[in-house]
Amino acid sequence: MSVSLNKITTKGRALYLAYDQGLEHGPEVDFNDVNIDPLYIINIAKKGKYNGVVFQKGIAEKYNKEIKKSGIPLILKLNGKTKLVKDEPISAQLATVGEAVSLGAKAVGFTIYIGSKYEEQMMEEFSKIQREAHSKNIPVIAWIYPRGKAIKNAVSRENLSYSARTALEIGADIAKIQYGGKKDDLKWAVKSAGRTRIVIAGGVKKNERDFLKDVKDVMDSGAIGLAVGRNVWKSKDPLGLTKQIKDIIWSKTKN
Ligand code: FBP
Repeated sequence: MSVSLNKITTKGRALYLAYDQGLEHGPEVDFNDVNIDPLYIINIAKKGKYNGVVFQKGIAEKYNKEIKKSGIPLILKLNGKTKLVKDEPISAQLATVGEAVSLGAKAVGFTIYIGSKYEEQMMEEFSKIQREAHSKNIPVIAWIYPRGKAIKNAVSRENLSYSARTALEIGADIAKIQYGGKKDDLKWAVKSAGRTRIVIAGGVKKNERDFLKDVKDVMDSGAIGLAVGRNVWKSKDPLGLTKQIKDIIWSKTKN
C-alpha cells in the first residue's frame, strides 16, 4: 500500500524541523536559554512554514494547543533514547501510532540503528508501526543510522546506500539519512532508495555558508529535502536561514 505524502510535502519536496535532541543529546549539549523552549521551535516552524515539526510524545502532548494553532504538520517520533547508555544502541518505542493520530500527527518517525546488536528488535517494531500507520494512511519516516561496534564509518558510500535501501525494503515512505559530504555517494544512496524519498539530517551546527553548500549538494543528489534541527534553531537568525534553505530546496520547482 502506498500512502500520500501530500500533507507533508510541497511540490514533492520537504523541509522538516527536528526537535528531539533534548532527549537524544540532553539540554546541556544543544540548548541555550532561548531554544530550550519548545514554543520557540513551534514559532520557527510556523513562521518558516515548514512541512512538519518533529517532536517526541511529551512535547506533542504538553504543547499540543500551540502546535495545532501553528497549522504546521506534527511528525511524532515514536522511539528514542538518551546518549547516556554506552552499550550497543537501541531506540525504544515510546509512543504508538494510535497516540500519534490522537495528537493530530500527520506522519510518524522511527529510528533504526542498522548494524546494532539490537537491529532486529527495532526492525520488528518498525514493521508493526509501518503496517498500522499505513492502514490509517499515515506516512512513515525512518531515521536510518548505521551505528554500533560493527560500524566503522556511518557515512561511507556503502553504509549510506545500505541505509537508503533498507528504508525501501522495510516500507518506509521517507528515509532520513546522514550526508557524509560526498555528492556521488548520496546520489547512489538516493538511487538505492527507489521510490522511498530521501531527506537529510542537518547534523552538528556548522557555519551557515558551509551548511547551505551542503543543502545545494543534497538537492543536486536527488533528495527531496532536509529534516534539520540544530543548524536552524541554533542559528542567530533561524528564519533568515530557513528562507535561504527553502530557496535552494524549491529553486527548480518555481514555474
Ligand atoms: P539535526 O539536524 O540537529 O542533526 O537533527 C537530526 C537528528 O536526526 C535528530 O532528529 C536527532 O535528535 C539527532 O539528529 C540524532 O543525533 P545523533 O546523530 O547524535 O544520534
